[in-house]
Amino acid sequence: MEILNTKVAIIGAGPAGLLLGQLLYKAGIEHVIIEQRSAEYVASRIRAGILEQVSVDLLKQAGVDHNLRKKGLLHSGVEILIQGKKHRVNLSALTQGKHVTVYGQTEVTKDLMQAREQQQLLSFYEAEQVQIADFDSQPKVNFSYQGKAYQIECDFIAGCDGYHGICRDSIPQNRLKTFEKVYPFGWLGILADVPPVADELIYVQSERGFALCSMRSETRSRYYLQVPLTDHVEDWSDEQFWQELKLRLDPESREKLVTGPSIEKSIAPLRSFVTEPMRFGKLFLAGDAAHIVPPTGAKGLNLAASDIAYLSSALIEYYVQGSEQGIDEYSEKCLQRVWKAERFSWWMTHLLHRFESETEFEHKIKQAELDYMLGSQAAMMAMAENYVGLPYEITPLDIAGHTEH
Ligand code: RFL
Ligand code: PHB
Repeated sequence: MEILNTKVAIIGAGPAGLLLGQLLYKAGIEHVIIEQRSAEYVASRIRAGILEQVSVDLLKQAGVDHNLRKKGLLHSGVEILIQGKKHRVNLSALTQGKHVTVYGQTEVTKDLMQAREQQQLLSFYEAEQVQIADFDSQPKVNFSYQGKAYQIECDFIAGCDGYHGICRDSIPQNRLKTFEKVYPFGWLGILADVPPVADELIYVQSERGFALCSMRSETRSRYYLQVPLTDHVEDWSDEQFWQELKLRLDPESREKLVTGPSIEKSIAPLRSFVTEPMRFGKLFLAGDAAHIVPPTGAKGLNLAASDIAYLSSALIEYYVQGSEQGIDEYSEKCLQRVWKAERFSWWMTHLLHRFESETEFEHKIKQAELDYMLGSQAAMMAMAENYVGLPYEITPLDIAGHTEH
């Protein structure tokens, strides 16, 4: 067995793990990434598309915003289509000039992977039988790579291995509490090289269920449909997808919609999930390993980024200033932001989707809430403030202060 030593062992090369690696590199903190999938697989996963300003700032801080600045699309508003009528939420006007950036998670991942390769940082892709141990004393990560056994001895382990990872499962049941809500539907997503139906995203509430018109660029569109969990992706031809989407849109959008062959098609289940706490001795959970939100509020990737803002700052504080304060506060600070994003995502999901179990009374109440929101400046401000992203307690500038050497 080969034994390696490092300061931080990062499990998982999703956006959380890669971003942490990049920020630690910038601060001169030695680390290793261990990922079970191949680099090609990681770089081709299609997932989220919307970045909050604070996430963009963090990527800038990490020095990986070159392509983002060139190709990211700034959006100052979103449309909500309710029962056939479109309403624009002017995000910028309601949040004193803030906006969101349309830039795919796939691109964020590729940018981070490319930076890592250029910096020749150590990553083990296609690692097998990854296991963690002794995270209350002298943490270790065991795995095999290309048929050889490895052990990494480290100061800390960052569990960035997503919802299905091993880090959360390695924690004794009596040391954590989980909170979960599973929704009775999924999102069927399609990616196609056709121009988007509109300049801004359209969130659609209709009698036939929720739909979302999103995009990746001016020539690549991403559309979603609410579907029953019993549906299989093979049962949906491209033609059926476009037909159903048209039925959920307003006449103008229906007319404008450009259809084409799908490049990717998949069904994602919707779930709200939180693990408390997010730190166990010298093991930290971050991103999807600790929490899941339904995609309706576009918060999954952004929450992973904010966890990493707190974690990188805490580790930098520990190594540069010798202070454990950031480490001690990590879980509490993350969870405050996590629960607010959980609430917002749950609320948007609840308001815009069709629930089979809903009574006529509940349906009316929901319509009244939407009606109220669209007519109230205060309610619209609350929606916009959450959508563009709540501020962090630490700003990326704090990290900048530590990373000048
Ligand atoms: P990730 O991206 O899941 O990355 C975790 C990484 O850990 C690896 N891994 C392991 N590595 C080593 N050993 C093990 N035992 C391991 N087990 C797993 C995995 O291979 C992977 O590379 O988590 P991270 O970094 O926390 O990032 C979070 C975001 O990816 C996530 O929040 C969003 O993508 C959620 N999400 C969406 N969010 C949105 O805001 N909008 C969306 O449209 C949207 N679509 C999605 C999504 C998540 C999905 N998942 C997780 C199934 C669509 C899907 C299908
Ligand atoms: C996406 O483009 O994939 C996307 C956008 C907004 C969401 C969810 C997903 O709320």
